[in-house]
Amino acid sequence: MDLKVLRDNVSFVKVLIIGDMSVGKTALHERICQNVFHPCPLPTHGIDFKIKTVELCGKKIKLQIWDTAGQERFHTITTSYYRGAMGIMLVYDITNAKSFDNISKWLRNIEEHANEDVERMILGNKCDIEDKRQVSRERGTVIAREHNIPFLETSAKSNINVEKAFLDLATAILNKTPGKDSNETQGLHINKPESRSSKCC
Ligand SMILES: Nc1nc2c(ncn2[C@@H]2O[C@H](COP(=O)(O)OP(=O)(O)OP(=O)(O)O)[C@@H](O)[C@H]2O)c(=O)[nH]1
Ligand SMILES: [Mg+2]
Repeated sequence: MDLKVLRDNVSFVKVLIIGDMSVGKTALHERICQNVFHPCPLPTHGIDFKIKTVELCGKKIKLQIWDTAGQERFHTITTSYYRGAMGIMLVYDITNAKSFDNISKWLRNIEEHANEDVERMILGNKCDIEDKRQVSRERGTVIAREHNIPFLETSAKSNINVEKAFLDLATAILNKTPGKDSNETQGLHINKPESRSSKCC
């Protein structure tokens, strides 16, 4: 997928957050975009986006981050947004084993509806609630390794690994995205897929 470069050589990256209901997608969205945490957010209806501008290797990147509803009844509308995504955050809740079991279902959805070259990342959210943990970190690591997907445990509440997760995903997207020509990628070090690495500089 081609990286879109906006005015002033600002790159534009579209990222989707998906996963079961109540795993903390909106909380992660609000943490990364506004650095806030609301203990009692309303369940998301449909889909919503916010922009987060980050700097990677001295280069401005606009992340357009889409928060999706986890409820089944919004499935048709949310999956219709997969196609344009360059990156997908797949979230489960470490205190909810069912949300972890559903990871395979979400991965199948991605396969079915997203671009073939979409970058993925798995997040085990709510790692601040250790005493209610139902899914070990090891199980998260294993499923991620099986599918060759990066994995992090996060807490939107305690702000653990949230920025790292989005920056890592953005870096992976940028590193794999060759520009259409050298003008399009001025100043941005983008590796071709065959020389891909986890760092962009
Ligand atoms: N302790 C803790 N609670 C969290 C965390 N993230 C979210 N929550 C809580 O979990 C509940 C659900 O969070 P949401 O962000 O609304 O979950 P969601 O995945 O967006 O849910 P849907 O919109 O229904 O799909 C809320 O009460 C949040 O406050 C976290 O990292 N730690
Ligand atoms: Mg939500």
